[in-house]
Amino acid sequence: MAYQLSNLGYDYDALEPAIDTQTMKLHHDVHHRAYVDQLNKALAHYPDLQNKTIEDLLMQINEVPKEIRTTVRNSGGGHANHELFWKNIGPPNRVKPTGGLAESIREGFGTVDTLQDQMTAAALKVFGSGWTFLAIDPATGKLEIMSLPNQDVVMLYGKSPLLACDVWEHSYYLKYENRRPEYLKAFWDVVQWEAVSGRFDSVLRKSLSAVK
Ligand code: MN3
Repeated sequence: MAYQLSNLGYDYDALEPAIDTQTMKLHHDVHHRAYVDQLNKALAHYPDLQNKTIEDLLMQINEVPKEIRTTVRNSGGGHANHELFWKNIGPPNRVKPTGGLAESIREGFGTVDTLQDQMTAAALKVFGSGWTFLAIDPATGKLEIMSLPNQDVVMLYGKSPLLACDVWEHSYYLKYENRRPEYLKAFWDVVQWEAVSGRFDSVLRKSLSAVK
């Protein structure tokens, strides 16, 4: 079973005006699809590797044959990062972080605004193409802001991703041109904290059951 491009779960224009329709179409249907296609092409002769979850495939990257390892890291990472990205943005709502996530944000950053400010500052510093993440260390439950180049995933560093912000130019250039700060400001309008809170809970649940 080859890897699949998921549907957005909302319309291309659902994030207007923060993220424009044309960018959503290109970004999902062309850019993300290309990662999925390249990944499946690389794995065509390795059926065993096609049955893993994308997270397991990336966490076990050193077991991937050398001749396709870089492609799997880049295309598989692109697939995993975008799957997360589409789920943690959506039509604007007023939902704030809840439950354990809200508590951890208080402990680690004080307020949600401070977290957003620090993540924005990190995203502004990304040089070239890359991502900024809110990640969690599953062992300690501690939150961390991480910027990574290209399509690297936080799993490569022993962390689990909670929220991903795409800082590749293709995610904002059509509407915002070189004005990355404006894109980042708009990004926060479409973040789905409900999804991020749910992801926080599920990471901790899994790490608890792994300890047992
Ligand atoms: Mn992208």
